[in-house]
Amino acid sequence: MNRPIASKNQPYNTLSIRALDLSHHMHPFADQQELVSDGGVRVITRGEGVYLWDSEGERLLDGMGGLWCVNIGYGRKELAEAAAKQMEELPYYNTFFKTTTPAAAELAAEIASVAPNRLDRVFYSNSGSEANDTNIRLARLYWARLGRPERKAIISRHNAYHGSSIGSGSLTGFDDMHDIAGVPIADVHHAPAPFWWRDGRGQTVEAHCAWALDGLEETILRVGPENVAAFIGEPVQGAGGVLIPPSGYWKSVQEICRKYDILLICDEVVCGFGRTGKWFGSQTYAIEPDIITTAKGLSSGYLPISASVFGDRVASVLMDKPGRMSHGYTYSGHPVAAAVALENIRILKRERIIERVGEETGPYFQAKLRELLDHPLVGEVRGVGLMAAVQLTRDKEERTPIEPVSSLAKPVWKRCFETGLITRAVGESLAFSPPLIISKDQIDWLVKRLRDNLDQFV
Ligand code: PXG
Repeated sequence: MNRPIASKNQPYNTLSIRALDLSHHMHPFADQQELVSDGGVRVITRGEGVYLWDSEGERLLDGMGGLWCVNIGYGRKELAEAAAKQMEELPYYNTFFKTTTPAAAELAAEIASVAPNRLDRVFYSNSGSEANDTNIRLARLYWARLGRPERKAIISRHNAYHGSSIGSGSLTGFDDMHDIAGVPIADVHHAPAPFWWRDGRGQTVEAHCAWALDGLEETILRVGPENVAAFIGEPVQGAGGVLIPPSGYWKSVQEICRKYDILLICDEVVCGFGRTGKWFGSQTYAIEPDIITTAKGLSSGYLPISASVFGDRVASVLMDKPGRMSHGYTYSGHPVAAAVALENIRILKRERIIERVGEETGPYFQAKLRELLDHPLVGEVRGVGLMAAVQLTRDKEERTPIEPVSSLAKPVWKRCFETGLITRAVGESLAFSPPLIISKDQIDWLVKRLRDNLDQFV
């Protein structure tokens, strides 16, 4: 229902905001014509805990934590206060050349205190995309400084999401992201990644995993190991459909990287800061990366900030030898974003939020979602910690793909959205990544609402 006139209790005029938005706002990853034909966008005005409210006062449970990022939930006053205090004291200064700020320095140390594999040197950017651009650049610089400039290829994977800038978008492994000239950039190569439900029909999980690993090694050999700078991978592929690595997969990937002396970059933008039930996905899957990418959960999405974190192998070449590193952004280590991220990490620590995900709510969420396996439209439930995908199907036996893709997931997603539950249609699955503070009762509600909505499509 649209209320044309704003009132005291309902201060937003939905129709007029929608009209302004349709006329002037270009939405990311949107088909603008579809937005128009759907009657325009929903106006989100407020958040508290796991809930959002729209301009009509309707409540939504945010099963996606924004875009996989609002880890501590909405409405934490401490973060607002940290931002206000920093803004009053020093709203901006840069970290180029010879200056820093207390917030940027303290946050770097705080990140180092939780990072996997003793990675302890932090380069700041403002988004996951920029951080991955940083990684491309610094991985290549590392090899150039070692006298090996030909080592410039980056191996990524199909179904990977690493960002949408020209560099990080090249790493991303979706064809529709490569629909303009010049993308992917030169020297980026995509290897197979395991996605047993969709791509491993007729294979055991083990055989499918071996196929993906062989494909990775073949890609490296085709490019020539002597030309490869780094391999990049998400511990769990998030936007690709919450693709859980088969047992032993990461151990083998790591062995391949070591065999050919290739840097290992773990993109922890989604997995980092508690999503998988440990601080980082690298810890959940016993990966020892040389570099990690973090963003999203670093500030719980309250302000844009990201960090590439390096271990001694790379940092000792880039930092402990003379020579300028000509790379950075105006807002690298922005003090307000850094102050907010610092408070965010302290809250995660103080309230033992990640421990609770690992021990309690993560396993509960996974078990509850798996109860849906008795539903005629649910083929598989994948997930770890508080990230999951519910794979929809009309053919549990043969796993015949639904054509066209998303023709079931999208209407289900839409119905969920209309009935107060935010999820995300990824291919033929529904993805979930709720705030890490979600309670068991809220998990029960989420799963029940999803089941009721699925029932409408049987
Ligand atoms: N790496 C990973 C693993 C990501 O998931 C990025 C890098 C890029 O981050 P920025 O901050 O530049 O967006 C991401 C972002 C979706 C969706 O709908 C996923 C992302 C972003 C937007 C939408 O699944 N992931």
